[in-house]
Amino acid sequence: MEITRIDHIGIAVRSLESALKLYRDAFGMNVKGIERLDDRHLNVAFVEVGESCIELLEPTSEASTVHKHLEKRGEGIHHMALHVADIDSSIQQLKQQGYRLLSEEAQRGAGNTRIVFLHPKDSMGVLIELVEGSH
Ligand code: CMX
Repeated sequence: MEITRIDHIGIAVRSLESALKLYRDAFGMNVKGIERLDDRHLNVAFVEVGESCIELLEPTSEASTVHKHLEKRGEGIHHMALHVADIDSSIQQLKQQGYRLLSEEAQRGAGNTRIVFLHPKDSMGVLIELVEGSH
């Protein structure tokens, strides 16, 4: 499996506006894009840090997994995303090694990406996302 970099760190926030005040206005970081992901009940903003990003995740409804995360754990780091060269072969390799994935196949992510999550119970309590493509 070819992992090329940390693609992004996902941070669960209650308010994207408040989070952007810190990351964009106080830190002066560049906002690459803001996107509404209706199928995941999320507003997400990607903020650039060198070749990686910070993804700010604001739930738009109680149906969002991020809403549940905020209720149980509060605001904070939600997941770490690793960039892979070939997500389909990465999925096959992980399945063969017995790791549980949260979807059978890669799903559409933000921007022009395909993504898959590993179950946090198989990855030392860290929710890990694999990402192919770019935001
Ligand atoms: N990081 C680490 N562990 C986590 C976690 C997280 N973000 N979210 C849940 N867990 C752990 C919980 O602590 C819990 O462990 P215990 O049983 O020991 O308490 C266990 O996983 C089950 O958690 P839960 O609160 O009962 O939540 P669910 O099982 O309903 O869902 C998960 C957990 C990871 C399967 C679900 O959040 C999911 O499918 N996530 C992937 C999709 C996602 O998060 N999308 C948002 C980002 C989208 C994007 O970036 O585009």
